[in-house]
Amino acid sequence: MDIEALKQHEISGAIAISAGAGGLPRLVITTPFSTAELYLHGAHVTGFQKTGEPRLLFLSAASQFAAGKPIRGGVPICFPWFGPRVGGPAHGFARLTDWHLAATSAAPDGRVSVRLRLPEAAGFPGKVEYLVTVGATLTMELQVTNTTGATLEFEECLHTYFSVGDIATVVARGLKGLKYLDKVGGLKLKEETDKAIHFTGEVDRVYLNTPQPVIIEDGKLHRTIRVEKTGSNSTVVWNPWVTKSKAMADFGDEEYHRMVCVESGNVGQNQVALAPGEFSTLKVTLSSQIG
Ligand code: TA6
Repeated sequence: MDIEALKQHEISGAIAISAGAGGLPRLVITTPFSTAELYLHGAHVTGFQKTGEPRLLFLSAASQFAAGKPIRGGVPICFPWFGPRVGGPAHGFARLTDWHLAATSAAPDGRVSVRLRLPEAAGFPGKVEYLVTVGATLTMELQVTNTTGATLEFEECLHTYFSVGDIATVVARGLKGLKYLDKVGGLKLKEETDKAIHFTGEVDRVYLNTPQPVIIEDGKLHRTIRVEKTGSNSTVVWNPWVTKSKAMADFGDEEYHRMVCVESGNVGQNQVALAPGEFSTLKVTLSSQIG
């Protein structure tokens, strides 16, 4: 992808486009409130940091930045399926595709927006766009339009990796009473009985029928993170812990101490079915405060 051709989308003082890791096109976004980083590879937000706060998103030091490889960390777009798929890449092909940069804009209030489009060549029959808005918060919207004449079914998930001070001091709140599939416990269907989920080992849970926000409390950083969403009925909570960490070549053996995934989407029985002409928007807004 020609960096020079992309520079037409630069906005002085707000968006700079250059070759990032692995030579992949990268947008560096600067607002009065924050900075962010986005790769066209996978339309992947790899960084977001509010002024005066530690970075909000985790990015593995061992991540690959290469064609055909997913970036490890930030906000992978899992689409049009979630998890493994016979004959296809885990979590779908959207995060392995170079998305088209459709538009950039800077609003009078200082927020900066980037609109990307999944190329038809990726092989999804509908129209897929992704709108990222950077300000004091980070908002990501995955918009799918069924441009075909038949029902379109798909899974989707914004697989957000959060940076935390120490997983041993982190709890996740907001899921009590909900049913979840425990992928560590052999995909058994269970009910969440805890008001606060603690992390003392591998956690890999798909919470179903969950439209509500999740709060992440980080004791070490004294930070509270709100994961708010619309158009999403599934929440996935994941920490690989030590054995899985060692098994991932693009993830440091000890990195599990400094991250947690709280993912927002529509997976499994919550998958989306669009009638011809219908569209859906999965919208996630991340906010945080220290103290
Ligand atoms: O969202 C949790 C999960 O489905 C885990 O089971 C684990 O596979 C993780 O995603 C990472 O998947 P990836 O394909 O990015 O290695």
